[in-house]
Amino acid sequence: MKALVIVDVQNDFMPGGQLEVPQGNMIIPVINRLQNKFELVLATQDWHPQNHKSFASNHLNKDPFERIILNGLEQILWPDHCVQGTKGAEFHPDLETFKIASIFRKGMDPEYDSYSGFYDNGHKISTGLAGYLKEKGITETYFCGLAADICVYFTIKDSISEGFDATFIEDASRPLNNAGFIFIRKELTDLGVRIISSNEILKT
Ligand code: VGL
Ligand code: ZN
Repeated sequence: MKALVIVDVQNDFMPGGQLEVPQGNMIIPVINRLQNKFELVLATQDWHPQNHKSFASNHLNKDPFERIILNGLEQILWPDHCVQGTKGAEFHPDLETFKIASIFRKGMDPEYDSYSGFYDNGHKISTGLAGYLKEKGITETYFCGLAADICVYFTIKDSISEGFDATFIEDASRPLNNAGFIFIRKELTDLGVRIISSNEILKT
């Protein structure tokens, strides 16, 4: 059984949003076409309280994109984004959501950031996604969404370590930093992740 996991297709990650991913909106029609090809469609949502420690605004004299140590882990400080209940935290209005069976929210503890849809960055808090997929009989996981080099990347790595087959649908995702993405692609491939284009799914 195959599941599609749509990672963080939220307004704040779109052009014009608080933490914009270049061309982030271009993946939406691709994701909408893909959804019918899967037995199970899930989504994740970055879902921070306003006092979240990943926001530069919650530290004295810190600017977005500076790095600090937070609870023993290196943390990039971000502009405020995906604050619970705000427009920026909502899915992009063009994303079709009627096939989405469950939404896994993350980054809710103000002390810990959570790039992966499975666990927080320190692997202390589980969202329950791994157990959910296992109970649903899913063996193959497919990933798309934003940002390819942050939340999608960490979600895929956790999927592999949880024992699932993992496929990254490259044209249904965009990175925050295009230049660094070649290294991430290589790392994922070395871990056994399949990297494909949506056409390979849509033609079947
Ligand atoms: C993300 C940075 C901070 C993402 C979330 O969804 O890729 N990036 N929070
Ligand atoms: Zn975040």
